[in-house]
Amino acid sequence: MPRRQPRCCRQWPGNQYFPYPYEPEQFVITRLEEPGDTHGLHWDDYSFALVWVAECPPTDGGGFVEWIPDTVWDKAKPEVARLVRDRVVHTLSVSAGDVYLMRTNTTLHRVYPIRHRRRTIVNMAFASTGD
Ligand SMILES: O=C(O)CCC(=O)C(=O)O
Ligand SMILES: [Fe+2]
Repeated sequence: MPRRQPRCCRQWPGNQYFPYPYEPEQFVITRLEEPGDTHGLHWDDYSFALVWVAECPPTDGGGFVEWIPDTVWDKAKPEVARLVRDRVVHTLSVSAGDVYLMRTNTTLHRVYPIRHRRRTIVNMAFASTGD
């Protein structure tokens, strides 16, 4: 089946932004509900994620975001442990009702394991011209 040409949804100097090219992952709902549940360190395949937080434990219950900006996903040799050792790991506490935007293809990120309660988010992902 021929691929549908993506419609540009936003223009910014030098770049255009598109809905995530892989339709089943344009909107992803993720729930962490058992102690120790996490979303491990990773980069996303495309440029941006707009994450809507529906439920989240208080910060001492985990569920905050850890991130290392300006990192390159070398798929052959990701060297995640070296980046965590050598770089500053930033943290972002989030609560129910928060929304955050992340440059997810050049930011190594994860969700710190939850200790109790439940964490639910909706991730809307977008691609840019560079993708
Ligand atoms: O749950 C979050 O805050 C981040 C989600 C995420 O990184 C992802 O869905 O790729
Ligand atoms: Fe992600």
